[in-house]
Amino acid sequence: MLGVVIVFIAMAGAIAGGKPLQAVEGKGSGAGMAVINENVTAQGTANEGDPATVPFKIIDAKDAGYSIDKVTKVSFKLTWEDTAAKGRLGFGRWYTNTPDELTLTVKPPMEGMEPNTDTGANAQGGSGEVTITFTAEQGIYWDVRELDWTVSIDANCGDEEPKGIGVMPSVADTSTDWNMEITYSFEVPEGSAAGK
Ligand SMILES: [Ca+2]
Ligand SMILES: [Ca+2]
Repeated sequence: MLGVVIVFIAMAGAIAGGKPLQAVEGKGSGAGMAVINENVTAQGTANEGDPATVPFKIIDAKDAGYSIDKVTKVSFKLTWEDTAAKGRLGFGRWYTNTPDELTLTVKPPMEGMEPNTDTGANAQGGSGEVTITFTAEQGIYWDVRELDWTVSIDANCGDEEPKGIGVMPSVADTSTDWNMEITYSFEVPEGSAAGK
């Protein structure tokens, strides 16, 4: 089964009730500019067959004294760890937890840019990772201060299966806890980063 978690990421301006803006692309030489990297994190649980919505926002770096109208890269790193197998159950049979498969889809707000999606599975009993990155072409800046990014996570969880031969029931695995780190890069005039 598939479970869907929808994550809305909004810049602070959208939370304040501002009218959504179109992304603005400007040209810059990069000369005299310094790159700043900021990140925010989110956590949640993807449940099979139980869609959920998780809102959060990227911290507006203007709080730190910057304008972030010159974004050049945004990266979404999704990680998770499958729950431990229950081990030995009744009947003396050992179980292993087969891997969970998560699909990350990100719809960017920039005009003309298509959603990107990728799927990954954790190693058995271990962790999994999927990363999607949007990078502006050379000399292009994105003004995404008041625009919404839409992130969805689909979970297809592998159940716990008995080891060995013979017919034994599997144990359902229906969820996965996940973490996400969103990193965005933007440029500021050199010197304005001093004191950070
Ligand atoms: Ca599993
Ligand atoms: Ca799981």
